[in-house]
Amino acid sequence: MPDPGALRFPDGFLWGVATSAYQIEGGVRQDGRGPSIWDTQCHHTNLVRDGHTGDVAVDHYNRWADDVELMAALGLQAYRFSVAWPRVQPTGSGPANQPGLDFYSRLVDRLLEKGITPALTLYHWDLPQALEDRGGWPERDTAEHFAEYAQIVFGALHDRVRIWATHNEPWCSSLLGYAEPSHAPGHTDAVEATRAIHHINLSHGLAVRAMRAIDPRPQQGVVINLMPIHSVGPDPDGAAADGARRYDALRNRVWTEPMLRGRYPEDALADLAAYGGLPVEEGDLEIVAQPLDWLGINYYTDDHVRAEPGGSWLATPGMRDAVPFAPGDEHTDMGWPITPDGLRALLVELKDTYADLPPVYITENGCAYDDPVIDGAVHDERRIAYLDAHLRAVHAAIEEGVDVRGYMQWSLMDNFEWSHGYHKRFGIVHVDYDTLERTPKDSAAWYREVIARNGLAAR
Ligand code: IFM
Repeated sequence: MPDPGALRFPDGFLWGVATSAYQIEGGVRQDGRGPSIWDTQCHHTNLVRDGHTGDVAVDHYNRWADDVELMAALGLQAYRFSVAWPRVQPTGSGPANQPGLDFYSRLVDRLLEKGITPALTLYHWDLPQALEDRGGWPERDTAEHFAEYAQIVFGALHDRVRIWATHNEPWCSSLLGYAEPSHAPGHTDAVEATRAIHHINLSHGLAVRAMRAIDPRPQQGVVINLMPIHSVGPDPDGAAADGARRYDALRNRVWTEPMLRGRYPEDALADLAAYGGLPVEEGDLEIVAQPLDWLGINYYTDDHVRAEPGGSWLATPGMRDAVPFAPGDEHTDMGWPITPDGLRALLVELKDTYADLPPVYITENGCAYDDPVIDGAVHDERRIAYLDAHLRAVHAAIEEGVDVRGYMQWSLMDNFEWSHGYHKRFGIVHVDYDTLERTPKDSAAWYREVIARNGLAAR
């Protein structure tokens, strides 16, 4: 039967979900794991809502086998997860902690047994505290340590894991972590943030190079949370437009330009000069610009900037007289406007900007809504509507010629949402935080159908 309005994705399109270690694993003291900067942020600051911690999270470290069963029951084809560096190297350097590596090895084996493709991210923000104590990402050494860690994990899993990412959302690990306190390590120092930007870029290139030297076959990529930025409202002096450009430079182009073109944007260089400048040494940019097999894009919303004399945003050094804000009436529980066409436009712009753009995966997309369990069910229609709209946007981008190979919904289950603690629920599976019981939401059943038909039914 023809189904007008139905959309089919290209054959072989990979459908999955994404999670990250600190947000789901718990087990922070099991099997020799060392402390990370997020343990410190949770336990030794008041920067996480209600003092929540990832100590238990959703106990995936102990319930991983059941969670893989759940993924299989949902018909998932791929699972994007991150490895906790402090499980593998408890102090961030030195020999591998074998029990930590074994955890991921067992997980990968079980995923493969179930026909689920593992997609591994090496760094989703949980820097070993010992490395932060030695200066963290503002120090060049941390980039070298990251490459060593990458080699250890790659050495153990390259025979079974085909899709590798170095970093998740480097903007958060650098600018949010070091210039704005809501993310670990909770500093407010734009000089540190500036140095962290370059060392994270460098660590990406060093790691890709080192892993390829071991085995060139696995697909190497990186995950960036690119965010289209628009200036809005009265802007007689052009402050908002200028703010949007500067924000775009530090939010988006400071990653895409060095990684894809081997250079930093002139406007970012100019703004960051006020903070000591990027600590680029000879040869660094060639290292950063390793050819990539794929690019991961995390997309939740567009951002907007309006003029505000005297206003500035700490996480964006250099931006003055302008501030980001969230226009519109339709927001998710994060307060983020719902802007699905922004994803289509972003993908098309990337294709038009980078002639040799590698194939793209949408590595995260999703929304926080707090819908209750009623009689064993969770009716999360708003999530279904959000995901449907964003998948239509991805499909439109594919029709406009963007090579998108897969989509990973964020997130498999409700989990620890960083400075918001457990207050924001992104899962297609509900978690009861008292019992840790998992209850698939209506969106999980809907997503299973999407995967089964490799597309969307008519709306
Ligand atoms: O939960 C986060 C994830 O860790 C990184 N990307 C955005 C998600 C939702 O805020």
